[in-house]
Amino acid sequence: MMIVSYIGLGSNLGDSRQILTEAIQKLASLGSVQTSKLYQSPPMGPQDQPHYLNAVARLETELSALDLLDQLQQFEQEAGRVRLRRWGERTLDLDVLLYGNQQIQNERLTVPHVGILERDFVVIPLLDLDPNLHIQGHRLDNLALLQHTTLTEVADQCWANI
Ligand code: A4P
Ligand code: MG
Repeated sequence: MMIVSYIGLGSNLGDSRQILTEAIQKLASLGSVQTSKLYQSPPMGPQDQPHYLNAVARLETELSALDLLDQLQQFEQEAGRVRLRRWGERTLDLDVLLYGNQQIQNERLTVPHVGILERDFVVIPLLDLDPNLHIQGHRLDNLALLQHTTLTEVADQCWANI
């Protein structure tokens, strides 16, 4: 069955723009992909780390949620992902933000992603892809965090050339 999933992308080590572009091209091998604009975002968590590039991809896929997670983790490994510290720097982070309208809770996967409604670097790119999106009964375009965002737009929705 075809499911619409939203994937959060983040990078703050290496050539982040190139890493995210390659990640989008890999996601396109899993199904039909659309991208948000590309944003720069100050780090959430430890402040002694570089700014992030963040974006969100909308993916239509036949993969189950766990098969999708397996693929995302493989793409993270291929980008040279090393686990350093919680909320710390990384070459590539791929998070399953939403998987259809399903709620998933198991040892490998919590969907919707924890903190999805509190992070401007997730909410604003989601709105690029669907201005009418609702999550857990909240309209995204009503959230207070939109009043004091710290995001900077780096490129329009064509940034990944797909
Ligand atoms: N996992 C559970 N649910 C999910 C899900 N929905 N999607 C499990 C993906 N993975 C999920 O992930 C650890 C485990 O979470 C996985 O093995 C998977 O089974 P991880 O990516 O290795 O851990 P992490 O990313 O270091 O930890 P965490 O808490 O997920 O970090 P976050 O919340 O992703 O935050 N600042 C800015 N400006 N922009 C950012 O993108 N990102 C982070 C990381 C910190 N600060 C940031 C940003
Ligand atoms: Mg993650």
